[in-house]
Amino acid sequence: MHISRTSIDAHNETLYATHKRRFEYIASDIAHVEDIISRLIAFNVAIPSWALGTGGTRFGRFPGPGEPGSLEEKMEDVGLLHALNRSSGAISLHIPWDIPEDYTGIRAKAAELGLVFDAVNSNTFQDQKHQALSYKFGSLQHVDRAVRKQAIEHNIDVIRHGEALGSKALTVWLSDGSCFPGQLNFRRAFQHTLESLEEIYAALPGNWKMFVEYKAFEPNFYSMTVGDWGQSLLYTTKLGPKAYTLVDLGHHLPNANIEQIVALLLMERKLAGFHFNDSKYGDDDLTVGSIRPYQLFLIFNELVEGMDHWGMDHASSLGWMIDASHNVKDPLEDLLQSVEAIMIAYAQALLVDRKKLEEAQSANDVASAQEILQDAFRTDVRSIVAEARLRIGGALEPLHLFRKLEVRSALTNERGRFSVATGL
Ligand code: PSV
Ligand code: MN
Repeated sequence: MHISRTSIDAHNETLYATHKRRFEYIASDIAHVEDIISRLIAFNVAIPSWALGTGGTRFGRFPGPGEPGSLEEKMEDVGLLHALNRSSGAISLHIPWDIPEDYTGIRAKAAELGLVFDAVNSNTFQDQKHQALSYKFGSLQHVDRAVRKQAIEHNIDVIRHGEALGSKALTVWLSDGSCFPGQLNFRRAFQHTLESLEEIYAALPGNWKMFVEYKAFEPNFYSMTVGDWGQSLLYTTKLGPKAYTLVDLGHHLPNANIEQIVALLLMERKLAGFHFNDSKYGDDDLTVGSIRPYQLFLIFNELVEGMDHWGMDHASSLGWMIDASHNVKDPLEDLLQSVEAIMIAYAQALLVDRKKLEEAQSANDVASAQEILQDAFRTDVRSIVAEARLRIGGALEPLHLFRKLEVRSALTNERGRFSVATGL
């Protein structure tokens, strides 16, 4: 399936008059609208290869038709998203779910689709077929040096795969931890994990980064060995300048102030970037912006403030990735919605009048400070995001066009009803 220029242009033409009216109305009020548009144009969000199929829960999985059955097909799916929104020009791979067989072919395909390879992810949270030793009691933390060694080698192997594809970062997420009090010696588990991470860190190519992702609970329910941002920061600080802490929005305890965490990690220059998703209860992996859009905006508000403070390039200094998958929506529709939500929150954060906010903060004018933020959040920036998309050849309404072109039926015809994507 390929989405042609002609069909995007035809779609844009039918919506253009309405779009123009909406855009001009909002743009007339925003002096720096052109700056916002060029920043939106530069901004891309990586799509995780594991979110292109229907996600499951431990109670079951309800696969949809036409899921991508190979890495090539997953890349084609991301290519479709990118053709529609022009903001999804990157894919993040999970090894061994997506081991490339023909690097030259995969690289050529990526170039053809306009995609680059974002961070590569290792997987020591599942045992693979024919794996010598089990990760049932952890991987990098394991009491047995042989298990730790196997997990270290896997991570180094993932780096090699990533290098061959042009990735520049390794994301390590560990399910290591314990389910019952007494199961683990916390200090020893930490030290084993640190030593293991040090060996992986030593294998990083010069221009690579290591992202250490934390998670409060699940699959372990009493302790997680990288359970929160403090623990991750401890590891990344001890590891060195190439190690950073990755924030997955779903990995906090209820009501955690994620925007404050983000601000402080940025202050320490230790923020790796994001796994975006949304949740109401825990690691729900729901569509970005579907539950707490204000929180997403507040996170972007801190990001813009912090990145500008350090003179960081918004588009390229941090890793911007989605990590969501669930049981009920078409994964491609879901990802289009997620990218849109991210672009909206970013655009709103770019609207915040930073000078006025600082004045209000310095004067302890709490009501004004709140007004300034809410004023930006309550601005309907959808036509600004659409204008950015339009200028680089995307669709004014990506989801609408996805449905109009019957993309899922075309993919089902190509791949069949029962092709199943690898992943959880
Ligand atoms: C774990 O919950 C996680 O967020 C990690 O990023 C994994 O790599 C990903 O989900 C897929 O299981
Ligand atoms: Mn994640």
